[in-house]
Amino acid sequence: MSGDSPVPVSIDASRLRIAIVAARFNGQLVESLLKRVLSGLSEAGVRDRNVRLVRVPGSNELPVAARLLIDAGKTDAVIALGVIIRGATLHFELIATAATNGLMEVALSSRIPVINGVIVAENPAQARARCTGRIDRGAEFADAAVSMAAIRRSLSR
Ligand code: DLZ
Repeated sequence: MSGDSPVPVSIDASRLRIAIVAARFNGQLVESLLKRVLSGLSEAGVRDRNVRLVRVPGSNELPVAARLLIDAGKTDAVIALGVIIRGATLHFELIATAATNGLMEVALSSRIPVINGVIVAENPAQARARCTGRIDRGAEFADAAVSMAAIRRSLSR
């Protein structure tokens, strides 16, 4: 990920319904990311009652849970949260690729925006900087979800 981040836009988010699926792997980091996402959604005007949260074992499970949430209905956008940290084996790359491709496939096939909130880091320090440190990816994921949910509302028939 680059150091850039988009300038937030002003949107009436009071009626938007956002679903969040969060991985339990690297749980403390994901929970910090989740807190930042929830605070970003609240600051944007999304109501607590319009936010639905489910947890899955790991990032590999994010795409199917995103699809299940969408199929359950009443979702304008999904945010998928996970933290993948490079280990000694190839597993890291396989999970990161599967999660990224799977989330995009769910978004395109369902035509509901799915925000890829999976932090893929070379080491724990990189992951901490993005989940608990000065790089607030959680706020960016919340902002992306609100923007895309509003676009979906305005353009879908
Ligand atoms: C197995 C595994 C490994 C090695 N690393 C991570 C990780 O860094 N981040 C993450 O979210 N999940 C990891 N997992 C778990 C897988 O995502 C998945 O839960 C299991 O392979 C079961 O399908």
